[in-house]
Amino acid sequence: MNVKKGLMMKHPTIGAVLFDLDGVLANTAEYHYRAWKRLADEEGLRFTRSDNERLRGVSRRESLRRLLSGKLVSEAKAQEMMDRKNSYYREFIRGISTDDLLPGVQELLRECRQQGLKIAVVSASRNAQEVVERLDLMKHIDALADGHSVVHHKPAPDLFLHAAHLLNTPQENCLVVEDASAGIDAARAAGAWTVGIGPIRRVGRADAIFPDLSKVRLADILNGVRRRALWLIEERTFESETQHHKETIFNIGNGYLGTRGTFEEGHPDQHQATLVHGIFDDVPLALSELVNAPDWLCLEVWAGEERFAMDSSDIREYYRRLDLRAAVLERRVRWLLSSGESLELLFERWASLADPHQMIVRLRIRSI
Ligand code: B16
Ligand code: MG
Repeated sequence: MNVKKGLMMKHPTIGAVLFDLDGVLANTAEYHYRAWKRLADEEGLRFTRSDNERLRGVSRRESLRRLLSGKLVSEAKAQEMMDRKNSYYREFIRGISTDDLLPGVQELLRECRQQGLKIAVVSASRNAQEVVERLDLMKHIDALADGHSVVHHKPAPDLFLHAAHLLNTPQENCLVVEDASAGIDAARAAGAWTVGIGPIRRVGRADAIFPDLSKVRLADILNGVRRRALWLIEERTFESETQHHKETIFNIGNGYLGTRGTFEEGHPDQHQATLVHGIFDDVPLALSELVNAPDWLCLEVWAGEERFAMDSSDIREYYRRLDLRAAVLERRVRWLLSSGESLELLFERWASLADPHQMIVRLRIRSI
């Protein structure tokens, strides 16, 4: 449904499903854990199953960094440890077959095919190709994106963007099935729909969540995502002339404080306003109105000598959405600097319900 030109409540059209491998299609996440555990025991490092949750979905090097939790080792030692863990992991995968596919996977793949959806396996693992072959999955998929495909790994969006490109499907028409928190973040950053497999504490940011795939049909997944879409208002193109109207739509508040959806860095003609419930400006001969509280948003972003601004910077990608369920306003922008480098800016804003006196802005900046 079009609410206003350039502003939509989404009705997702899914053209492709991007399956994570370890922990979604096969129980190889368990083998990663056992391999790291063996290494940790040999090195006298404390490592439990609950510590392992932080390693899910992230690259081998990042996994080692998290395992070491601050302990410094030389590059040669780090390399040796990663190689050792990988050799243990490879001992496990040598014996896998189609019997190691997780319950429900074959049926779901078949349904995706029958519905004409494209299918990719998207894994941070450099062993993914071998695992996919041993699981006899090659004939079911159209593309494989793995640990060799990109430089930046999950939670960076690159691997999913790469897979969407391989499938020739826009990322907003892709649905990612993931078991890792880093994977959900990566898929969301890519602009794809997300299905989380596992406990809420791990995959709670996904659009739809299931404990496992054993009884999940494709219709359950698509219905879950459609229900979720009803909570989202999004804007994919930036139009300066409609911003004033959209400031009202992208307002956030908690019943005590409220702030219009203006930009943190400012914008010509924007009407910044933060209103406090019950505090009025009582002007004689005029209407009583809520008083405008000081501007708490103002946030200047500089890269060297260049200042970020929607009206004057070279903006290559723009996406804004109000998530009415989580009550979070997000804006993602790719800013091309005059040096040719690109920065991704991810703004998030919300009003606390726990403490009604607090409103929060978080800005994450990444070189891409
Ligand atoms: P490798 P996924 C990820 O695979 C695993 O979840 C993670 O535990 C592992 O560290 C990573 O692959 C790299 O794997 O050491 O074999 O290159 O979940 O993205 O399919
Ligand atoms: Mg995984």
